[in-house]
Amino acid sequence: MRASVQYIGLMPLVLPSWLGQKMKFDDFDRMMRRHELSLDETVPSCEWIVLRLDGRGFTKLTKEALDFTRPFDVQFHAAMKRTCEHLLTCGAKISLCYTQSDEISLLLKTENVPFNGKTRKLNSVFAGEASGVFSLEVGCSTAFDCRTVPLSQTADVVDYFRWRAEDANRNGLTAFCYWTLREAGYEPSTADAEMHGLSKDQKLALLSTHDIEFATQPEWMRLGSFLRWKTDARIGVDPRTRTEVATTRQAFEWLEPCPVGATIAALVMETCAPKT
Ligand SMILES: Nc1nc2c(ncn2[C@@H]2O[C@H](COP(=O)(O)OP(=O)(O)O)[C@@H](O)[C@H]2O)c(=O)[nH]1
Ligand SMILES: [Mg+2]
Repeated sequence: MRASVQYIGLMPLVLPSWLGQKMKFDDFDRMMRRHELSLDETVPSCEWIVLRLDGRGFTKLTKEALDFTRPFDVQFHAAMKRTCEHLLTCGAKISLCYTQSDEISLLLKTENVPFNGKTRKLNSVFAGEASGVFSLEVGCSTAFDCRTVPLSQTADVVDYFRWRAEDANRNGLTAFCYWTLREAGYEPSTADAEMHGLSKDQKLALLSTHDIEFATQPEWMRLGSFLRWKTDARIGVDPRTRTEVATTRQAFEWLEPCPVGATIAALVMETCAPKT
């Protein structure tokens, strides 16, 4: 490999082979990798991290490319749930998973974070895995983004999941109001105007006037859904002795009823407690 080196300020600039002197490939490789590594970050020293994935442009997607029922669609949520289950089998030890609307949160203990904690790998691999599976589920090309959220301690993890659940509840109520008005004949702008500045109670009252009780809508629409691994006891057969043996199997567990408020706190405390 031929390369010449020039200096701009203190930064050595490697010019490619066609501009002059010889350079060993290993040196050239090391030099080029510095550009890549300049944006490399690893997760900071904290107890927990959350990977939050979010569908890209799903407002348009669910309206145009895929004609899903609004505001909530059973098939859409089923595809999100199968995407969550896939993410739990991607090689990282996920302690807890939560999904609402087009987003997924994955909780990991920092010591279980794969890829030596490199955030670019975490964000890109998990976004890629989710995009691939969800696309197959719905039958068209879709994309998710992913961000890494460091959380110092268990109390932050409690706050995190309560925050996402509150977001689900608020957005769910607003979406129900908006689409109820649209179905009643309101144009988009007048539906928005009608809801502008309404409190939670006023939105609930608006729905009641259209004979809709928000509290009786399916939990996943109002609260989202939590997923975790559970260990099932089962009886297996030892192939060497052909005798029955007690064994265990890991299985998915969608939590029903869905934890809310204080039960989210209890769930997180149990999840985050040191295992003996
Ligand atoms: N029709 C339908 N749309 C949904 C459902 N769940 C989520 N969405 C859509 O997904 C969007 C998620 O919001 P957000 O991430 O802020 O929008 P984005 O930036 O366009 O992906 C919502 O605005 C809905 O339009 C569903 O069950 N049915
Ligand atoms: Mg989105």
